[in-house]
Amino acid sequence: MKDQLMNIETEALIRIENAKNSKDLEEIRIQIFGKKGELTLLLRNMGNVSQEDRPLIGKIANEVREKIQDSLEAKKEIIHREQLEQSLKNESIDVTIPGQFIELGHRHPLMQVKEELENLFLSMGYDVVEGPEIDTVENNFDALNAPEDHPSRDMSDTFYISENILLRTQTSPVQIRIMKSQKPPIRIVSAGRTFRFDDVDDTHSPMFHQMECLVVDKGVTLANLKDSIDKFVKTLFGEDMKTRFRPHNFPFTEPSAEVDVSCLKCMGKGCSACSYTGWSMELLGCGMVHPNVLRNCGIDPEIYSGYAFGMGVDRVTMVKYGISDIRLLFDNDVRFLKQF
Ligand code: 2NM
Repeated sequence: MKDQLMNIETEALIRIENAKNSKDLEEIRIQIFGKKGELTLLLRNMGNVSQEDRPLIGKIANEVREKIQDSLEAKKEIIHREQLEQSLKNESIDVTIPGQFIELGHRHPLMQVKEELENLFLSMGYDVVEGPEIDTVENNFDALNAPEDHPSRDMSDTFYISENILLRTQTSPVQIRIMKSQKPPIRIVSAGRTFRFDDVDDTHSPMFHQMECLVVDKGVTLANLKDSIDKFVKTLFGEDMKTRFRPHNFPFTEPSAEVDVSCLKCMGKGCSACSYTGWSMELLGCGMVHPNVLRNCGIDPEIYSGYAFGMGVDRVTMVKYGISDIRLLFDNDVRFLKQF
């Protein structure tokens, strides 16, 4: 019995010494102290030991158990420390390695132009307002005096979410919201994303940007509209810029006009960029707000009148920077964007 105990002790101590990790240690512990462990089974036979030997064998058994347990504990401590050192070594951070260079971007040219325009209008006394990109057919078409059979209302021209909800085709529904909720005088400008069911080419994109201006007050006339647009264009592009108004038709304004500005390349002299006309075409649309639109918003057209004008922010950006393909503005190729 004594020899068996000593054997268990010697073997256990060697196995513990050779253990590589805490899983090995746990296996050894179970092999010795578990329900069917070597020591457990051996001590179950204590009954066979003679009365006189029993105290001595019991004492040895206790010593063996303590030694093995102490050894297990000590080895556990060593393995734990080794693992800690190993992970400290593996996960250490070399603070002297140069950091990774993170290239800082800047505002997209479209947003630069949008903000420039907004600031310009702010300085002219307009409020900058925003509205949802998803709006009602009522705000986008009905209130804007668009007849039931107007082609822009067609499923093939507009993104409908449901029968009554759509992606706004212009920023005018924002003006409608303001006119419905505020009393004149109103002087606002709204800019943002707009959506039309267009195929992509160098001048068309199904998502583009508009900026629209609206003034409603007593005694607002076409002269005010022409003067405002003239001042706006001169501030944006320079004092030498001229404007030209051509009659047009919009359902929400009467009369309506399209505005051309001097060709930026030749400043009106005539060049290949403007087909020798001296004019850069269709930069703005404008008109006097239709009495029906005012009425639809609860404003009495007998007392108030208003003008409105709108432009494509994408188009202004292209004219301003001489960009010939609208797709460049949406491809987000850093080599292109870097230039602005
Ligand atoms: C344009 C051209 C002409 C316009 C009209 C209105 C409203 F809400 F007052 F009726 N907002 N914007 C308007 C008029 C927009 O964009 C080319």
